[in-house]
Amino acid sequence: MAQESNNKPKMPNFKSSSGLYWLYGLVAIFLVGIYFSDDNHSAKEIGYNEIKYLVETNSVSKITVITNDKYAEATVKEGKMRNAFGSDSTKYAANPKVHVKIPSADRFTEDLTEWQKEDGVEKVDLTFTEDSSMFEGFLYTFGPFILLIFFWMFIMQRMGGGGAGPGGVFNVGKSKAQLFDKGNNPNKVTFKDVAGLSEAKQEVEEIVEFLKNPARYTELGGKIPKGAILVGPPGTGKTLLAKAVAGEADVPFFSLSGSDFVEMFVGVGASRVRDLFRQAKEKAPCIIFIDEIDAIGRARGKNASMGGGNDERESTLNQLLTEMDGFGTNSGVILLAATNRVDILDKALVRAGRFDRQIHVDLPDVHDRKAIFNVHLSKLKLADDIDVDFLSRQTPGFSGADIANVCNEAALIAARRNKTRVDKEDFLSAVDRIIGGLEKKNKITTRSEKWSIAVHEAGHATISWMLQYADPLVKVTIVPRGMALGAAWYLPEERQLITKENLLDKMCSLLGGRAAEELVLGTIGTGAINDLERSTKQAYAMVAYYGMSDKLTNLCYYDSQADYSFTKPYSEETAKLIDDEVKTLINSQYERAKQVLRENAEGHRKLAELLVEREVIFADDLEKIFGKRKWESRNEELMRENENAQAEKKEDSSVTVSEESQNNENKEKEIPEVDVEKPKED
Ligand code: NHX
Ligand code: ZN
Repeated sequence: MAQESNNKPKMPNFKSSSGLYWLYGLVAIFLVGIYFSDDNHSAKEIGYNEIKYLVETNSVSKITVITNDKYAEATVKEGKMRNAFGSDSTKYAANPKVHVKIPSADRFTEDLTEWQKEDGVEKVDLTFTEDSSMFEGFLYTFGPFILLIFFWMFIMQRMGGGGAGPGGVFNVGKSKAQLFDKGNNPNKVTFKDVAGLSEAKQEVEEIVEFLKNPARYTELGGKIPKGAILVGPPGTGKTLLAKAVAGEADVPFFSLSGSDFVEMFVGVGASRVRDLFRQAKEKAPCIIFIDEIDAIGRARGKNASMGGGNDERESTLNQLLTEMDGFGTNSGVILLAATNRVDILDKALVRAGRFDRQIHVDLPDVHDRKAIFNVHLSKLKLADDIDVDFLSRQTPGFSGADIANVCNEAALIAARRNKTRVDKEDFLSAVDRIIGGLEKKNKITTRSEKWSIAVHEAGHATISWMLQYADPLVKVTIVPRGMALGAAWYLPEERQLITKENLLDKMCSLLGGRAAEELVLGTIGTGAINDLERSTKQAYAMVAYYGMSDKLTNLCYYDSQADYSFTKPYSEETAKLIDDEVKTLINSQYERAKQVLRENAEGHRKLAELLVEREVIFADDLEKIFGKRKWESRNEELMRENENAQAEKKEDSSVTVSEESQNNENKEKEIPEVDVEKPKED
């Protein structure tokens, strides 16, 4: 993506030195090469007497005198290696050379002639050379420094430039924002591409409207907001929403992440903020989008106990606060930010006049999920048995990103199974995989282990079938998956309000596995660790946060403002009381679970046996054993209410609307209605 021209350095070429990388490489290779090719390091140093001896024994074939370094290099004959190197002969075999210090070139020549006068001594080939290592000597002296300098430049460049475009030592203070202008937005996202999020979308659309048509708002005396902050769990589409703003706004759009301000140099963050706002004001009207703003926006002065806080981050934040105050309301710069932790942001940042608006982006509900599924499914080759409503009902708690993952995973699974189209089964496998992890069919288990697992899982299943507020069961398996040897799968209900009864029933069915082990097997195993962890956490939350225990009624020790606090907001006595209440709570639910299992021992045993036999059983099988569940699930309740509402509407419309238009309008809608009704008739 194009970098804004402002960002390009106006300094000489020196610093945009990404083109100089080859030079660094060359220098390095050169030095290393010289080091290794140099004979100095492999030739043997010998004394003056030794060279005399070598010459007299005809052991050298050639001598080179390096005149200005005052040494001579002699090449030893192959057959005479022992004379020169003794037992080290093999070590020097590849480079049979010796070095000897000489008083001077003249003196050495004289001596050599003297030695060769004797009988039987052959003439040695003698050459003279100027110092060959003049340059080498230079490199040995200055090479390390040169290397260091290049290394330093390299590091500086990396720090300044980052991945995006030209940078360097002189560029650290420049903002790293990416600019999307009218022309340069290759993968443009529009509001149409954003499924679900209808309320958030409306809010954000209004921001675009402010920029396109400010007069409409200012004429009535209204002020244009300075900023909006998108808040919501990960994967819900905050960044996508911001991208859609960029796509729709028709104004320049600066995009950067909170961590882009952070650098190891002091003061850089603040100067980047200044630079960003300077650029933005030049381009106004425009939008600045800061993703993950909690990286800089975290409340100041906290963490004081952990070493005085982070001055650099705080000065960056201060600069941001100042800049947001600084630009006038109508200067046409609107700030968008995204975070999933609005509670830890500095209060000064989220006050009116800075980020005036908080736009909450929630996890999608069943309708939103349907819309999201439709977006992603349109890219897949689907079999006819895909029912989007069913899929969206099967994926409570999934974010937009999760759904995208499900669709992709389903396509991959279908491909692995050599299918030409992705069908419902592939989607269910994908959902299971994403929730539970990889299926491990080949894990070796003995018959008795299988029985124990089946007893445990049947325990969960029995309890949740028998308790009114437990989540409805989908299936029970003893096929290992992820870390678990078996599991009871529920369809979590998307309740808006969760009551104490809900929580207690869920806790009871969580403990049902362990209870069944104790009752049926007579012993308990370590496998229930995950069940116990979850139920204990839940019990702790009920006592300390929701004020649901008998002795600590209506007391909440949760601190939504606390940022990693190490001090507990209650006394030692209360701590003890909380612990006691948690114990009582868990134990009473455990006893209750055992009681339910005793009452349904027969059914539980049948269930476990069926589980060993079939490995996977579904809700209908439980129905066959225990009879129909006495309570309808929230989903069933919702569907019934929907049907009633639609039936009422129909009655109304049949009175008022003429037959013709009724035919046209209701044709499409009538078909799914039959689908919904069918299971009810059974
Ligand atoms: C082990 N795993 O660690 C074996 C391999 C009691 C029949 N020796 O409660 O599988 O014992 O209802 C997330 C999810 C640890 C984290 C499951 C961490 C399971 C699962 C231990 C069934 N189903 N336990 C269960 C189980 C085990 C474990 C987990 C986790 C068992 C139980 C795991
Ligand atoms: Zn369990």
